[in-house]
Amino acid sequence: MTEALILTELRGDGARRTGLVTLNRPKQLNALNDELMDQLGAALLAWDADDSVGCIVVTGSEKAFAAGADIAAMASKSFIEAYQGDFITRNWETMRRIRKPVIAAVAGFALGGGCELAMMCDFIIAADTARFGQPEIKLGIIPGAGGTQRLPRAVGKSKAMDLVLTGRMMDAAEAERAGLVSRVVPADKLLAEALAAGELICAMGGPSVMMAKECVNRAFESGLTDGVSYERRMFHALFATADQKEGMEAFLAKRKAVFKHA
Ligand code: DAK
Repeated sequence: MTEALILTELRGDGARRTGLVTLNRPKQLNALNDELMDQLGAALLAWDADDSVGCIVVTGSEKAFAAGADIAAMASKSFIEAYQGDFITRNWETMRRIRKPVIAAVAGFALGGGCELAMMCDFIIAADTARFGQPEIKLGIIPGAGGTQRLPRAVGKSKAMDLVLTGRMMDAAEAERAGLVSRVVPADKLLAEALAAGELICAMGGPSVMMAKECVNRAFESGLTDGVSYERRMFHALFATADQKEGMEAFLAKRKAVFKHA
């Protein structure tokens, strides 16, 4: 039987629920190996295709979100194995294909591939115990799952260089100041806070949520003129949805909108 390296459950009691996935290799501080990433990718894809799921939260343990890619599993890898086996790209990039919002709820270490995984999510809510870093340089390698690209976009060149070149960790307060995380909460409130954000998102109109995610991501992939023009097309398209009519009618009638995600 395959070992469960992630735990999955649905949370919330609305029409759409939040998929909660907990990375589950606590003894190895959730070091990310191929099996875990395969299981994570399969869970994310299944929820992305499930109409009853509106949002996803990815979390780890109290001590570690994830302490990186599994060093034991990659220590003896050869170039040709990494290259021909499409190491990382094969199963890590699944996260980029997920169209519903994915929130990272991070406590403890988020290092190397763990920090990269958190950055692939749409936003990060951090416990005050969280520590972020890209320590690959200490292993004689560099970040390989997008860290050299996503970290500078999040925190700017200077801090990204500092972290990537020295391998030092930054705490939650520094990460929030730098813009890597959206908010910092007491560790014992982390999951509740992330799930509450998930529940809010689940109650919004599905098409507008998906388009909002797509448009914000576009900001990182295009220039301002193209990005704004893309946003405008999406904005216009939303006037073809029942949710836009419902949202605006509900506002004018001073009642709560009930979206049909259509
Ligand atoms: N891999 C495997 N095992 C790990 C691990 C990791 N990344 N991190 C921790 N562990 C294991 C430890 O070996 C230890 O196992 P046992 O000795 O108990 O069997 C157990 O978890 C507990 O760890 P510690 O005893 O070290 O716990 P401490 O509290 O003392 O220290 C720590 C916590 C997080 C500071 C320390 O464990 C640590 O420094 N861990 C390594 C952090 C790190 O260097 N992370 C970056 C890994 S490299 C690529 C794409 C992506 C990547 C690479 C290539 N390509 C496209 C080619 C990504 C690379 C990485 O993420």
